[in-house]
Amino acid sequence: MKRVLAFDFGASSGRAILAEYRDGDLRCQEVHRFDNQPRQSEGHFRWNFAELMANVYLGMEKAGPFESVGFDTWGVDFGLLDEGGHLLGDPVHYRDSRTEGMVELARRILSEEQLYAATGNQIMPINTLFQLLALKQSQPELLERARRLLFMPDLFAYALCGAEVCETTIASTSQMLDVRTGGWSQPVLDAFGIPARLLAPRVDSGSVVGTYQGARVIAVAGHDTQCAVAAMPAPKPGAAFLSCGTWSLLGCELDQPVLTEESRALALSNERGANGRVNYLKNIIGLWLVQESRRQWQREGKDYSFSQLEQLALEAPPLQNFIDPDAPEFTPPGDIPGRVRDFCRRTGQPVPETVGQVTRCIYESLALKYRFALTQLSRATGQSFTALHIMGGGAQAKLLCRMTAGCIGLPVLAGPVEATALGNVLIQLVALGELADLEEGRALIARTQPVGRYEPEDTALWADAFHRYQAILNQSATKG
Ligand code: LFR
Repeated sequence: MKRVLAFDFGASSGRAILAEYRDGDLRCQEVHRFDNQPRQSEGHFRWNFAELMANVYLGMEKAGPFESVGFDTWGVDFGLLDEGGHLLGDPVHYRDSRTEGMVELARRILSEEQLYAATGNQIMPINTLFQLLALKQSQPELLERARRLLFMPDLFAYALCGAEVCETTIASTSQMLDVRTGGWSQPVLDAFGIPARLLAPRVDSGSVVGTYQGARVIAVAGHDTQCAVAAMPAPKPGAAFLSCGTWSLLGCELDQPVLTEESRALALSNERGANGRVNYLKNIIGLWLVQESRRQWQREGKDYSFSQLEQLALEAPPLQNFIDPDAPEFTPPGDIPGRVRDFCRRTGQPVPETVGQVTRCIYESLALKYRFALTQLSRATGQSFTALHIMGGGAQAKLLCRMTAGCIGLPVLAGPVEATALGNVLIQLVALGELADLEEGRALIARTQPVGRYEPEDTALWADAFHRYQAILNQSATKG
């Protein structure tokens, strides 16, 4: 039997998942869960690295003996090390306001067309490149003192075993990687004056990078989304995926990136997958809107569980008002319900008042945005899709899965809920030689994990709503 330990750092908590694999049987259990709330310190919104590492040690202790360990986190964030290998301050969280105005500044250095052609990444202010640009503006001395930049999953691995590496999937969220070659984009580094010394040697997903007390430290797919995609349960041809958690990443796997001007204008991203393929996807703000609304209602003294919110949404009248989930005002933390109302007011729609109405508006708008993204992906790739795999926490949001199936007019296959941790585990099992490759891993997931199925319903109603939705997107004049 092989025991492997996966650490997954999500928007509100981090988790240690222990997997036991024997003769085609896979069992996972969460052995430790801990807070991963960013906090305000020294003028920025930051990760709490020392506390997280204390929880990594605790998680390993609770797990008992294990063969290997791997870390995944969301994309784009990083820490800087000084000459002595010490962190130069806690890593800054991408929701910090330091990147405001940086895309505009970057445009004066390289056009969006050039940047997209070089990296294939959807241009988003949170991307590492724009965070580095912000740092150059406000604290150039920090960048001068920095010897190394390590992306978050690599930083956790470094803290355990001292390896300074840069795993490819996490690097491909940076807007600095050439998606065609998988190497750094020299023209981008040169144009923005990013010193090459900062960038650690790149390694592929599944590389053993060191050891910790006899266990192997494996650079899995450091990017959580790519772990989730790695765990897609045996996808059939024509399948699209939706990694649905705090963010919604909707896309498909391709052998080659799409770097056309149309693709840039549609704000579609090419990211590297754990299996070396390209994940061509749209980054949609996702369940963050519901999570942050729930926090706002808590601040107002109203505490609802997610299933209560879903029930209230079900009771509200359908298809009344829509938002563009990706309008810029929805990214920062705060009063999301208030901003949803403002959006509806500004676009001349009925204003959702109650908790149920706001939640319904968010869920429906997400389903509509998924259809919008799928249409764009079809257009840019010439592919038509046959089913959508929803993976991650969103797979247990029944209302959202049902709405999405109806809205896109295709079956939704929901699960696994723990796709990210499972992908992390699979990549370790491949690295240990227990599985031949990720395809075998995906077959294992299909065999051992529950996957629900939703058939499309009310498709004519949704088609009509989509029509209205597109007009609202045009009116709100947000991109993508
Ligand atoms: C999802 C995710 C997305 C990335 C966003 C920010 O957790 O990793 O793929 O765009 O977080 O890093």
